Amino acid sequence: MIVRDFNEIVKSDRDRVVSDAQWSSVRMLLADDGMGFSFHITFLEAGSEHTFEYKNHFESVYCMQGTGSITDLATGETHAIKPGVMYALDQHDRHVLRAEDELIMACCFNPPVTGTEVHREDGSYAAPEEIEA
Ligand code: 9YT
Repeated sequence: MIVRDFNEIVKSDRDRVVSDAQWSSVRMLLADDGMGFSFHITFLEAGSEHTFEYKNHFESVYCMQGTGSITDLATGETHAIKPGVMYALDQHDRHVLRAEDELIMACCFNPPVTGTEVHREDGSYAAPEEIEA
């Protein structure tokens, strides 16, 4: 069994805390935990807007706190994000995520991220085999 405390990770396991332009993330489960997915608690700054496209991953995201919106760039459809809403990028959907006030999200990635990823210019994370190479 793996048991981890978010507050302990933030205090003493800084390798699992990743940040980039206007977001930060605590990666509670990573590839080397052997679960087949990674699990992150992600904070998106108030007023920020992010264009992501996880070409190499499926991601599901559950909003725990904050409000914002997500636009599917393939269809132009926009959905409100608020506590209780989940979205799943089952088509590796390119999207714009907006935080009106700070969003706190629980995110799962399959395949799991390894721990070092930040977004590349195209909004994706590298595939695991690109990181190993
Ligand atoms: C909301 C969202 O797309 N989160 C992605 C995960 C986060 N940026 C991370 O841990 O890399």
